[in-house]
Amino acid sequence: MYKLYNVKRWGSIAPHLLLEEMEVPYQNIWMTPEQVAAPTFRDISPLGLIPALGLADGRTMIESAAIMAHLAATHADKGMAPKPGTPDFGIFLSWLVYMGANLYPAVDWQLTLERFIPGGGEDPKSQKIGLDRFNNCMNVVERHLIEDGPCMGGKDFSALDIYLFMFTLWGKPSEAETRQAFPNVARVADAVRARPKLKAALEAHGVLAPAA
Ligand SMILES: N[C@@H](CCC(=O)N[C@@H](CS)C(=O)NCC(=O)O)C(=O)O
Repeated sequence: MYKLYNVKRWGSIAPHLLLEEMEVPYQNIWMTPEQVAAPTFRDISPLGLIPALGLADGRTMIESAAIMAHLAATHADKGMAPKPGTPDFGIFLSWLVYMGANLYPAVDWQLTLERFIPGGGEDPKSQKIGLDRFNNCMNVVERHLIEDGPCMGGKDFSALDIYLFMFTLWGKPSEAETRQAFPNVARVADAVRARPKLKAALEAHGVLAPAA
């Protein structure tokens, strides 16, 4: 069975929601930020980052985009990704990795700026670099939804929409302002919140309704 190392509102929310949506059995391991920071967690996730997903053979996956792709492809019958090996799956991977490789670092930059610029964690100019990067990357997603939506993968809801939802939670200066700036992204986030199977997990992360 899968083991999901999970922290409320952190990057594990996307695989958590995907597992719930697909109704795939898993062991949920709630962790505190202190447990994540403990040296022992590095045996599971080398940089001490969430999410991590324990696999049935005892090995552990890291990197949220890889985890989302693996889960959606492994349980292809659940319809959360196009059929692996098809051109549509290639486009699916492009958007998944686009978000993981661009939106996630822009969030991390803002939240952990001190690691990138020691002593400069609060510097407004440096913070703005991360914010601008996030908004520019989100703008590409917004345009994609206008041109090729209504969902990230076209007409069908998929793991991409769940992954995008996660990033809306972390928008700055607030989730509400991010939703206002990117109405089509907000519409996708609303579609995720409306999935009946996701209600309990959304409640557990405290994100059933958008934050002000
Ligand atoms: N590239 C990683 C980034 C993961 C990441 O930054 N996770 C954050 C939580 S959202 C974390 O664990 N932070 C703990 C820390 O930075 O010490 C991924 O996509 O999984």
